[in-house]
Amino acid sequence: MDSRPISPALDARFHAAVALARDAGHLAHRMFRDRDRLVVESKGLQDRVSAADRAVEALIRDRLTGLFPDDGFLGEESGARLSDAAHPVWVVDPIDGTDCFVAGIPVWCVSIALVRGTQVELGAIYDPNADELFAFRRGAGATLDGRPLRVAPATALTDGVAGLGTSQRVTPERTLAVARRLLEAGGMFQRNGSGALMIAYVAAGRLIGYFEEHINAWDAAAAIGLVREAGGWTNDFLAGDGLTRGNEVLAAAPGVAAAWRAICAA
Ligand code: LIP
Repeated sequence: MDSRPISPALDARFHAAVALARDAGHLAHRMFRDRDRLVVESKGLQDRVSAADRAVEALIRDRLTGLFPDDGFLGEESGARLSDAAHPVWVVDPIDGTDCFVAGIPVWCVSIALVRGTQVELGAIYDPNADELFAFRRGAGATLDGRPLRVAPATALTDGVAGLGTSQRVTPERTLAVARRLLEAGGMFQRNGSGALMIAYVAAGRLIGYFEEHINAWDAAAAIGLVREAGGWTNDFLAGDGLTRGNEVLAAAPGVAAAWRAICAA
């Protein structure tokens, strides 16, 4: 991570986000190990929330509100308290991969991002199952457990695996078309249920691309910043009203970005 001069205010927020992602992840992991006692509710078709989501988000929200009372907060479970334009907004998914969490599949993470205007300034994603902490500050690089992150050196869609996400928020047609085009091009895909983790894997060079037709800002914001700071390409997710309405997300290693955009075109 190079040492671009960063404002003390953002530096304090970066270190708070990293420590909080780890603390929140440890709380979530304790509840994951005790999930047989977990109350799980349905928010809609294939959209679940558990007492763990709510408890972890409360921990994050209370800590951030106490440290940075003028900042805004947008959480998957507690909604939005947006600040005035002069202050940044914390964008938080307490457990990204909730379906995996409640099913006992260890593929989920805590995602914390700080958004100012249309820029993701910093973020931290912690996967307690693998004990991996991804972090970045805009203009200062991205790290995994403190070591620099770089995207894959792929130059063709056959050079690795891409991630796909989907949900009942969209119809299947476009996602199925992307999967078909990718397979026909000699590529391969996976879906693990956590968009934040799969996009973080693009930043880590484990996946060569990611696409989801609609994803929420709390799922994707931190991971999008990671990809950009790791040398990757993403669409302008926050354009329009991406922060509050979500958007499509595309992310790719630079050597396959043009091919990935073509595969994922509507
Ligand atoms: C999930 C996202 C995933 C998407 C799922 C769900 P959650 O977030 O990470 O990419 O396909 O529908 O939105 O609900 O587990 O926090």
